[in-house]
Amino acid sequence: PPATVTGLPRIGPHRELKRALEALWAGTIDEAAYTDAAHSLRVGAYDRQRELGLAADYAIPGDFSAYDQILDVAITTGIVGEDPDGTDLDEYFALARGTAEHPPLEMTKWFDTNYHYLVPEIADERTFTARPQRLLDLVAEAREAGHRIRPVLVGPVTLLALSKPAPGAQHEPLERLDELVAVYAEILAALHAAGVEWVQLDEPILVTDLDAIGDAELAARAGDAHARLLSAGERPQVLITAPYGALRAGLAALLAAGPEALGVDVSPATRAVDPGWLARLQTADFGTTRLVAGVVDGRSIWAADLAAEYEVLTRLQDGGRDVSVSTSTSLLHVPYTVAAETRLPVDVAGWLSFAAEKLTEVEALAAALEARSSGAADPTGVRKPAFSRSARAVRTRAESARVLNPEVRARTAAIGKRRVRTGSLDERRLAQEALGLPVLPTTTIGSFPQTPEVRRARAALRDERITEAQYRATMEAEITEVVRLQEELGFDVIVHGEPERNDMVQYFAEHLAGFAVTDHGWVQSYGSRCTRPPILFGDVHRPAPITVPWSRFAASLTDKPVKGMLTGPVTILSWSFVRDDVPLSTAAEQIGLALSDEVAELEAAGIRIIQIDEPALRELLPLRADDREAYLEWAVDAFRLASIGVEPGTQIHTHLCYSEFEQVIDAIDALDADVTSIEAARSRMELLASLDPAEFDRSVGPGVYDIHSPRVPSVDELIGLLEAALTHVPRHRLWVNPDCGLKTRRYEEVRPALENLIAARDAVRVRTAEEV
Ligand code: THG
Ligand code: ZN
Repeated sequence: PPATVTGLPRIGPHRELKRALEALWAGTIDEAAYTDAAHSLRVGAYDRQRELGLAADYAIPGDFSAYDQILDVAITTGIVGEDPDGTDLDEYFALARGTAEHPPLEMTKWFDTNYHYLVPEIADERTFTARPQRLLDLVAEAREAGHRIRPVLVGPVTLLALSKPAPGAQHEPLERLDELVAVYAEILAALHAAGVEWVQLDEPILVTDLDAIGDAELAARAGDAHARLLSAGERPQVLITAPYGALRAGLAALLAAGPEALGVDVSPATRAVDPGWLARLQTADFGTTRLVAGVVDGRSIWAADLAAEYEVLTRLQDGGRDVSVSTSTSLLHVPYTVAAETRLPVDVAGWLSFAAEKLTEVEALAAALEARSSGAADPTGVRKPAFSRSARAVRTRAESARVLNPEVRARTAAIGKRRVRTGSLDERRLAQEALGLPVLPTTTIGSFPQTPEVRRARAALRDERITEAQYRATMEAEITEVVRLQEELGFDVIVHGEPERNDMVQYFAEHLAGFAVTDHGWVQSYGSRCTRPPILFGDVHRPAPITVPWSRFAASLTDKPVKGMLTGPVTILSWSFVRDDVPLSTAAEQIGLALSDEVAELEAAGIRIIQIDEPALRELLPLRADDREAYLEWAVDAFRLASIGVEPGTQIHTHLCYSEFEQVIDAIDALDADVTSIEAARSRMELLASLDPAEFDRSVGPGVYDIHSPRVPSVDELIGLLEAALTHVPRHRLWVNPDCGLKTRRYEEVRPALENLIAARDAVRVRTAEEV
């Protein structure tokens, strides 16, 4: 049977697209040079797929995007942008990145992945229009290089569901589905006229419980919309995909619409979350629709168990269904190839499949299934090397002493379920008076600007060009400066500035047993920005103190309290590739326990304020409402496990970066931290209104300085924000801080901003003292 993948990484094996984009924006290359780079990446990916025989039946996915696939299709359908062709790059990047006059489109998480998309804003008076030129250009470029591609578009239902009304607009985007479907029909007609045989429409929204509408209603509207689209005149064949989870009502609705092919996520992970999913597929009436079975997980990095997936495919095939083999999602979420990694432990490397390896898996499964259909005695024998590698990976991983650590298992088994701190909130407040903090205590969220010297020293240590001792001396010099600066400015709680860390999750992963880190495993986060997610492969423990020496050194420099800085278990998990052989809750518990060791040691070293960041708490929230309660329970438990051991006099802080707290506010309360800092500057403290004092009686540090912008806020502006905060949070519970770490800013901006922050705090202290 045929094989295809539903999308590929696009940033480039060596981040060529990132480099070209950033050079274009910086003006160091021109548009022609950028276009050349993007062209080579596209054609290279097409060549590779054709070599593997993945070009035959469905053509090759034409899924390139210069910045974001949602922005692309919003332009292609005329939802945003003025260029009638929809191909103007300056306008495109202006929408993505903003200009002096216009802010960029808002950015938010793409389903439960670590990719971020741009949110289109739809004005009532906007007329949608078909602008197929970008797609026609892609098709022509591919044809010239000898390839047939299948243009990939985010589907109309998902596009509207993820858009928001422009300021002042009366209409919810989904009300305009009919109008948008007519535009998609025009685009399909133009592609058909250009000789395109297949088009892919991605409709992941159908695997979610879109809270405003509900599963059944959304499915009905989607089925209706696609039925209309598919019956509207001449068009290519259509492959609709539903990645990131199992379909419920959406399955019957999409099948009733009758696309030529339906791509579903039947990865082992999705089958585990929804055990009835496979049976629903087996009993569904596919009619003439081909089932494109995404058995190879597009977002995990584990080598597939090919024998098991072959088995699943045969079950789907029995009953006469026309089954093709694919990935569960686009491979956008995994790095290019394991072959580039030379420093991974060899056994771990053998357990992994990145994009290149997954292409081979898809091909091997399709070849075996084909052999089965033609009556071969040993169908999997036709791809013996692939099936053998897979079997070896599955076996050695299951047996590995690196994966299962009996000591860790014994410890977690012994800790029990009670995760309650000693002392009520009030008792703790009293005990923490010993910290001697003034009213409106003032601190930063942890990191200070990363200077070139600091970056150079980290790189030099990595390449062994300097000794550990030289490295430590450079870091200690930096910490000394940062502590002096905070004392001079008038901060009450001092941080060490985190010069030893680049990415916080990468840093903790490097110091915890059970994680591996890659050299080239970059994955696009948004636009040109990437992260290198660590790989969690085994039971986690902390072989040695991680942050304690740095915090202890900082404490030796000042009489003020120093705040220890840790990243929480949910965030470490959320920004890593996770295991598929234990539940996330087990991994979270192990990380929580490892962090509790660090917390205990910080406390023993005299660090009486410890911040455990959980910016990603909201990020892992399941797409289906049914699954959310269980998630929040283990997420909160893991945080509490990390923080539970401290004495009442030790103050636990947490920090949450991204707004949208409403859905998780009870969970934030349940973390039982003494102080919570949150991002609030952009919303002018409005989100504090959701922190009802009857339900959230904790100290709060709403960020008053938006660190995402290079702008230095004035003293008056900061006073205004603090006064606004005081209308929601009583004076004795209010902390003063920037809204996030200062790592990405420069001292030229940070110093004056922090001076203004302190001046504003002093003014508000004086004003409110008169009031008392
Ligand atoms: N760390 C990790 N994951 C994350 C974030 C993080 N996921 C969510 C969110 N934050 C994503 N935001 C960003 C912001 C900036 C960058 C990446 C993701 C970034 N990356 C550098 C780049 O692409 O040039 C590379 C950074 C590096 O060298 O490690 O700037 O904070 N894990
Ligand atoms: Zn933050």
